[in-house]
Amino acid sequence: MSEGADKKKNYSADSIQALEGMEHVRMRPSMYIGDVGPRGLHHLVYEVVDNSIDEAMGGHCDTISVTINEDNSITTKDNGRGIPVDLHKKEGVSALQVVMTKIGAGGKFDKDSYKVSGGLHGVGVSCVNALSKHLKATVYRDGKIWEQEYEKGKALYPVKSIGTTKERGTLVTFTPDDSIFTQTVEYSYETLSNRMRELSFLNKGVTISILDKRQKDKDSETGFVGETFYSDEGLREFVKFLDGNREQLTQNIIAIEGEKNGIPVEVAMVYNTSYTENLHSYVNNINTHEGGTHLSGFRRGLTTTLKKYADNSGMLEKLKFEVQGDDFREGLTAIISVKVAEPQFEGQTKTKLGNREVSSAVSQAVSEMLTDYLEEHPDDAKTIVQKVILAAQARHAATKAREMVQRKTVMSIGGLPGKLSDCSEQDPSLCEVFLVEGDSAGGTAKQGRDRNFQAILPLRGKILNVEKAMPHRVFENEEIKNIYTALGVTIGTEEDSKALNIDKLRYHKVVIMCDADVDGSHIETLILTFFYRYMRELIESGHVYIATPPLYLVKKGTKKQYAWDDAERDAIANSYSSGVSIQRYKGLGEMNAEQLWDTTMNPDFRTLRQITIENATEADRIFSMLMGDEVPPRRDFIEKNAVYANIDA
Ligand code: 0RA
Repeated sequence: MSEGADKKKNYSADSIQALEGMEHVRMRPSMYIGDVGPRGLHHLVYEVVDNSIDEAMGGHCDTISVTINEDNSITTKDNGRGIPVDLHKKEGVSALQVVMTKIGAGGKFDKDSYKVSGGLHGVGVSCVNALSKHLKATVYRDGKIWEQEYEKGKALYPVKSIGTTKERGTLVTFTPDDSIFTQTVEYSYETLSNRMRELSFLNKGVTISILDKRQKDKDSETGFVGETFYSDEGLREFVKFLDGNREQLTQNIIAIEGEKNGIPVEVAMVYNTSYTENLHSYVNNINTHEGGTHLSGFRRGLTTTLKKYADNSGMLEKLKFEVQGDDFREGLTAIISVKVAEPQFEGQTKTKLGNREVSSAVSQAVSEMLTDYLEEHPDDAKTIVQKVILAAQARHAATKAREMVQRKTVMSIGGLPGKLSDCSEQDPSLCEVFLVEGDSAGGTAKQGRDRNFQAILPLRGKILNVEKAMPHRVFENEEIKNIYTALGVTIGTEEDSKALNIDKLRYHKVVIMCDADVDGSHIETLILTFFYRYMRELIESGHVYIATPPLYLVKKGTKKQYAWDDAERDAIANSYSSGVSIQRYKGLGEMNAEQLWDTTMNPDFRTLRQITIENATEADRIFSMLMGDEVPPRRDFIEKNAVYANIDA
């Protein structure tokens, strides 16, 4: 065999392997992007943008834009170095083609580039290409414009030069493959813009814009809905944004930025007048919902430093009990962002950092900066220690209240709340509990349910707004005690007095069932706020649902049909020529037991909305806004979302 033929053979063998890699992504997309639902769909955008962010972190790029096109395809553009287009010796084709069609080629060939960004799975743009019906890459580099197109990850032609340019950068337009993303290929502007805002806080100095060409906005410069994010101060501004609806305890936001043991650490924090701990942690721009070593390092650094300061100040002398770790975090909003070269992600959702070395790096960094800060700002230091003392006193009171709840929970026989109508099934994975607004609807639900596996817990009117209440008030609240005891979850461990234990959860579906009106949705929000602040694990493990009762009953003679919105009501009404009567359900109480079962409780026909925490920072902001002290932002939000509030008008 001639040398040339041999080379050719090797080359094609290699390219077959590359193809296999791409085929594998298409065969098992979830292994690469998590899932093929809306989350995975949006992940495609993050994957490309992460490459642009990498360029920005290397100092090669300061502007990134994302456009949702009319046809739901996505265009991303950056002014980075541009994907290299020269011949890749090993593969025998343009480097661009290698980056776009070879799994694991990842991108960067230069070892010293700080490859620390990268999406949840860090799989590279080739993965996006494999999962796209069509993708076009345009590279502005070395004075020329280069282009290549692909279908389902396969190059349609060799990389070609289509003109000259003075610009630099990479432009990618892709259309997600609807044979892979079967559920939906429609992008959510909200989801993408929230992520771009977050990225701009996490990467200060980078301008990140988003444009939605599906939505016209005549007041905007572009004519379309869009936003441009730019943060000069990074995490400091992120904290301000998160606490925009809370009252800051001190004027200053404490911020640190530096490197410890080769790990870049960035922290910003401020105390506010609320009682909730609000920590958000990131590793390589990824939100680590489950925390990990960086978060525990932060906690340790904070506790030891503040404790030392407080002890030395003499302010703790009158306190009759020890100050604990969580006392130092009441009313604290903080963001911890680290960059780790080889992150190990653990936990249920692979969002918990495992690298041991990060803990001491963060702890040391926090100790050093906080010690300096407290020395330089004695007034702030005093305010913070006073807040810690108040928190310790409140916790002391709360422990007593909580012990009462606990005792009831432990004595499970006879310990269940009197208002609970329990089910007969004992296996929690088969059981459901409906939290129902009001005693009368509770009665209907009790008649309508399948008592084998459905339990009913009626709640009296508006439950306590936990956003505004001190923790011990929360545990003293009758309705909340009932929820704890009915669900069988317990609170508090040696280590963390607020930790939740859901091993004994008595129902794997916890369904909130409220009227389909403004009051109902307010009560829904109150209950969700409680779950979010006090039982977040329950939401995170997918146990919390919202029932969706219908809004209308459309009757024609003896025929009855239900409608969940106005469009559905009109469609049903129009399907009959005349003699249609329409009943608007104002509340669950207007339905009889059978109707409630048929429409809202029967697993064969109902729609339950599962509550997830897509974006914890956004959820936190919205809860603090809807439920907190400041009225104007809430009014703003309600006015902007008036379509929802108007359904009752
Ligand atoms: C491979 C190598 C280099 C940059 C990139 C890929 C790159 C990928 C994307 C994706 C979107 N924007 C991007 N920008 C750059 C390094 C380039 C060099 O060494 O010159």
